[in-house]
Amino acid sequence: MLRFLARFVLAAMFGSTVPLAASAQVRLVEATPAAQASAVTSITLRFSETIAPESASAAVVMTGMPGMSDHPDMKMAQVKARVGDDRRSILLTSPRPLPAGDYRVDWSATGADGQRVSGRHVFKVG
Ligand SMILES: [Cu+2]
Repeated sequence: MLRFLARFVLAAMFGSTVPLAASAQVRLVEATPAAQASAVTSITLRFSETIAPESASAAVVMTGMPGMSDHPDMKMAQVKARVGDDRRSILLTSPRPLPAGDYRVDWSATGADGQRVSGRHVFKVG
């Protein structure tokens, strides 16, 4: 009886943290290229959990070019994004290698908890 009671008390104390941990929001766990690269034609964003394909999006924005001090954000329209077959990643592909410069990937995805999360990944080509 005492053991049962102890278990009950523990469940009451910590039970609420279990659903919270299970529904932790989706996060980016890995991205390639990581920081600096050359001849980039593909970018991969890998997430901590399965994402809903219909809600996932990602776009590549060029934020800087060598020798240009005031580069405006320039969306790389030729880069196409799709959710990976594992449904835990977003793959971006460019028909041509990205020119030398600074890039930012803006992504947005919804995990199992239904919460939409967005973030950024930056890298340099050159
Ligand atoms: Cu540019």
